[in-house]
Amino acid sequence: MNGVRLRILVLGGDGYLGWPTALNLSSVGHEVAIVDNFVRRRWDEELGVDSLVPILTLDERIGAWCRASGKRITSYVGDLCDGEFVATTVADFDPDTIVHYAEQSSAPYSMLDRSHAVSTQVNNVVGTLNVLYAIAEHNRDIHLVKLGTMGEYGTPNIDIEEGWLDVAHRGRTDRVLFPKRPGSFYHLSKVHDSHNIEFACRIWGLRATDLNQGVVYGQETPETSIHPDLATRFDYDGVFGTVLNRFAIQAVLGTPLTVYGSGGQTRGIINIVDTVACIRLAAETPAAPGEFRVFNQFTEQMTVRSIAETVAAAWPGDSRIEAVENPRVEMESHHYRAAHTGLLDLGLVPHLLSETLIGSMFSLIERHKHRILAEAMRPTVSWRSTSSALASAN
Ligand code: NAD
Ligand code: USQ
Repeated sequence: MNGVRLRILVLGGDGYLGWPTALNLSSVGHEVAIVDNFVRRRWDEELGVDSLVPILTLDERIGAWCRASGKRITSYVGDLCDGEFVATTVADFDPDTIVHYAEQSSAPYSMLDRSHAVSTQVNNVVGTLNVLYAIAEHNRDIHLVKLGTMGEYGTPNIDIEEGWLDVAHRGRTDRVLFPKRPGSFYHLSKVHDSHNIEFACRIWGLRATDLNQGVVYGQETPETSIHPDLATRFDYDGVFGTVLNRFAIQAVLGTPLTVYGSGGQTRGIINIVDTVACIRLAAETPAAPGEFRVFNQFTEQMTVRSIAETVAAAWPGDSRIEAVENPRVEMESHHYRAAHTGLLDLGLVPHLLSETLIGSMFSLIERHKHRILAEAMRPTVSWRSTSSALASAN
């Protein structure tokens, strides 16, 4: 901490990333409150799946944190799509910083069918709009730290910059938002958010940091490891599970690592410990009034096939990589070079993918593997279909 004690409202603080972020911010002395409506837990019920690692209720986790650290976290239960709730919460807690994680976070979920595409975009875009209005009406000095995604850019045939692009066109120059070509209705919702946030910075003078994060892996942070009651969720299913976490689980189960298509897709990846560190760095070094600041939040880029090979090599037993038909519509061979110096300049010291990091994931998975529903690992959502895969998944 730079010596400044901030009041930080963590939206989505019951989620995979929001919970460890809240703990980390609290551990260094910031005053933290969490907002969540537990919709993520209801999506588990809808899909018939559960986190690999058992998680307690938010109240129980907050109690466990208080006992472990002597620190207090406040909670507000409600839906960001309820504008009155958002306005009242922001006025009541009166934050210096709002960290916004509270969105539907899965690309496959958004591609299930019309109703899931619509609910994803309504949830994400309306929720963020309500947050922007609450800030503009309560205190325009509040710094919004918003989770975007590297998938907003897609895979263009030019180098990816951090949010903005200097363009020379017919003898004139300008600085424009980097062109976006996202790969799902979920990723599109993040593009719409980015445009709305940039507009709010421009017209109301708000200050915002949009963090275009890559795929996160890992489950433990120094704070969540203090006690099992502080664990965060760990998803492995074909809808909410992300690629490296899934590959690690498949290695432990002895089932093939499911590389979609040829596996030449390149993605930015980041360890959960670094995610938490990035949020703290961004919060403690706010954007200027009126600034729409964008950082690309990942620490290394790899093809999906090389992620699978790295996990398979780290697993001491037998493991097999299988190319399965790609359920998504995405480029499997493409140029990819994305800038990511902003957070390093702020002081991020990355934890790169290593046998040690993967090894600690393996032991965690071994402890909980009896909870895995093998059937839920299957990729069931096709980008090419407009009708729901839910009926056949359940
Ligand atoms: P998550 O689903 O585990 O957490 C999101 C939390 O927000 C959940 O607890 C959910 O209940 C809550 N939420 C959702 N909509 C809400 C609403 N309308 N009102 C109140 N609460 C609501 O997801 P995550 O993996 O922790 O991701 C957090 C954020 O980071 C998301 O915005 C996601 O898009 C982004 N992100 C995640 C990754 C990743 O690999 N996990 C990578 C890049 C970006
Ligand atoms: N993939 C496989 N096999 C699998 C699962 C995924 O090959 O078993 C491939 C996918 O086809 C894709 C890549 O791995 O090319 C990444 O897939 P993913 O499910 O790990 O990630 P994605 O759908 O992009 O979404 C996740 C998070 C989302 C976040 C995004 C960051 O769920 O919240 O925004 O990562 S990024 O990918 O940079 O946009």
